[in-house]
Amino acid sequence: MSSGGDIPKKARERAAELREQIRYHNHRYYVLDDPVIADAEYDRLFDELVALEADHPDLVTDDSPTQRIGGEPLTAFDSVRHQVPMLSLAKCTTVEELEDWLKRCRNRLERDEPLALTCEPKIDGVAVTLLYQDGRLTLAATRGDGETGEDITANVRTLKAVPLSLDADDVPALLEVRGEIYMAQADFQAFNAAALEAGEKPLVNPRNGAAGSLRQLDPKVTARRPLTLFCYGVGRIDGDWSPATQKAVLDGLAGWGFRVNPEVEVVTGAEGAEAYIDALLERRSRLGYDIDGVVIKVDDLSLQRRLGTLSRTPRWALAFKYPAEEATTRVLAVDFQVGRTGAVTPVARLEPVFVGGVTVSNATLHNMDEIARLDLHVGDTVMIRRAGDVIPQVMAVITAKRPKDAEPVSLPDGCPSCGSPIVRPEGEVVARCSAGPRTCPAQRKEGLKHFASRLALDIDGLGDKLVEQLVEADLVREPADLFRLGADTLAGLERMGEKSAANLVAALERSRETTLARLIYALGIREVGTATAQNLASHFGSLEALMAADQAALEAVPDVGPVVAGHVHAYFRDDERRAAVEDLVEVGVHWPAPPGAGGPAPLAGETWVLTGSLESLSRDEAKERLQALGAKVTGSVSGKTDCVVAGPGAGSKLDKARKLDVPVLDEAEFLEILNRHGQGVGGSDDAG
Ligand code: I6G
Repeated sequence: MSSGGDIPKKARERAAELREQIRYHNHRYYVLDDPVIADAEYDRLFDELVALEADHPDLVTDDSPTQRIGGEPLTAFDSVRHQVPMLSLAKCTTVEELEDWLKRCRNRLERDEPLALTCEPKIDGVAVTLLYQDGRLTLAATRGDGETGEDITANVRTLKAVPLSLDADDVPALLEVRGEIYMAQADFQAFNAAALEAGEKPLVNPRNGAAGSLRQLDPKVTARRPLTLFCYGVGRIDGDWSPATQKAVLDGLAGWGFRVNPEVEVVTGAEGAEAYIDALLERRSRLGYDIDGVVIKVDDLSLQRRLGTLSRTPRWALAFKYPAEEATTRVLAVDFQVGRTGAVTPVARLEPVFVGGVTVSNATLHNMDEIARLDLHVGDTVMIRRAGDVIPQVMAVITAKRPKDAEPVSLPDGCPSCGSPIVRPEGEVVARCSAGPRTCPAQRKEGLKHFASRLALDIDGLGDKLVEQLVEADLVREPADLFRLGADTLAGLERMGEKSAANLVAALERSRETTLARLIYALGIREVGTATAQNLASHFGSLEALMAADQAALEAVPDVGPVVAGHVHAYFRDDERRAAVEDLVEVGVHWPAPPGAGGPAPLAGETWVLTGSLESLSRDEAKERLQALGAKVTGSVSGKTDCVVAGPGAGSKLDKARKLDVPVLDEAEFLEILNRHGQGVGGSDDAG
């Protein structure tokens, strides 16, 4: 583009230097997920290059990082014929089908021994091909029908994870890279939150978001969408590069600056692939992006060539599909549920549908604003999503399928449990029953369920149905009443034998001994979760001090702001609630002084990360013990992490800890630290 004849040498050199630095930092940030400079510093470099190019337009090159912003809008996308067809993958959903496929591969290859296989997450995104000629990105296209796709070069150039040029010496003269463009879940949520704030239509899901963003005729729109990609293979190659395995292909691509999924593993045979499939499914909801399965490939490229392809699918690859996390179904009714704090939440009753591996017949609708946003009517067909253990959500209404008699939804005037008026305080999205738990049985029931739950007093055998019976029979009004229940009374309840009654009395006896943090959490104060309860317990050291604290004292607790402090303060200013808490002490609920009360907690100020699985205790238990010792437990490894506990199945967090030189403990070393500080597993009496 530039002849550059009359541009000062200094400006040219500085522009080249800036481009190289910006490319390096883009790669650190967008490809390796490991930035080494602050955003503001990056912005300064970028702004300097923009200014330099504005002063000397001849300096602009088409691979300059400034050229990602998005060019002129197109009127249509051109068609592109793929030089090597973009195949699709054969699919399976059972291990039997996977084993049959491997048997067929081995038979064709006349091999008895298990095959080396690469396994990687199957990203739920949009497949693309990227063509590099002499190291420059010259074309990006969609898959289309596999033979012909659409030219989306202008849009793809705006993705910072896509290198515009490759400057290594060993890049083939023509390199076609295949990948999947997607939107990470957190980026999707942030994008939607901003869209809602601006009164714009949110995206339905990350996949639709990615596809819609790439279909924009104006690349400036695409540039504002948080898209990234993982590269998974190659198409046509002209040049000197002959990797022997699929893994070597991926390593080569990563070496040239492409983003390759860190979850890729080489495994052996059906057993290895099945273990990978199980382990990835377990971590599916923590990956941070949507996947719909695992892609399994014969690793050896010479074996791939011998296996060949069928008309549209390679024989050497297979997609193992996980249960879909989204499905469409019909809304039969909208009911209103009352929670422990009186919040009235609309719930969609659905025609049962299999999604995320279970049959779903209810989905939360959060609040009336959400119903308005979705424009949901009873009778509508909706898209629902159930990911991991998260409560099913209604993502969108398919308005084209709305029947004529569909009914709009409105908030009832009275609480469905006690009939008291429903109020919606100014500025709040949540509607509430205006009565308290003493009047409203639903709040009483939900409060008791919360009190008995696993992270609260963990009362074994006190399930939801039993709580409902106890409240309906007016045997329990306050949590302390639970501890006054005798085996005889319990044995008289429906579906309760003498043995279950005796077991429950024993469980209640055990749960009398707890921790201060658990007790605070169990009270069910608005917006006080386990972490806040832990902070309150560590900070005040005793129930009396917490109950006496004023607003300012509460706001001095780490991570407690004015709103949460206000809820805690209001809770303990209510005489009846104070009496109910004091009653718990009266019936023998007790706890040891928290470690750190009377001296600094041993891990105070430290940030720990747990990854992989532990044998002797669950992650929740490990987290609770670390918090009891004063540590903050976070979900991601950074330069601020003091220690990582890694069990089997630890993945990218462990890699990152090693890269950053963060100390890593195995389970035995971790248990030793817990033991040393009186938080050991089995035997410690203050463990929760
Ligand atoms: O659509 C795909 C996603 C991921 C693929 C694929 C892949 O590998 C991880 N691999 C091939 C060979 C094909 N489609 C055709």
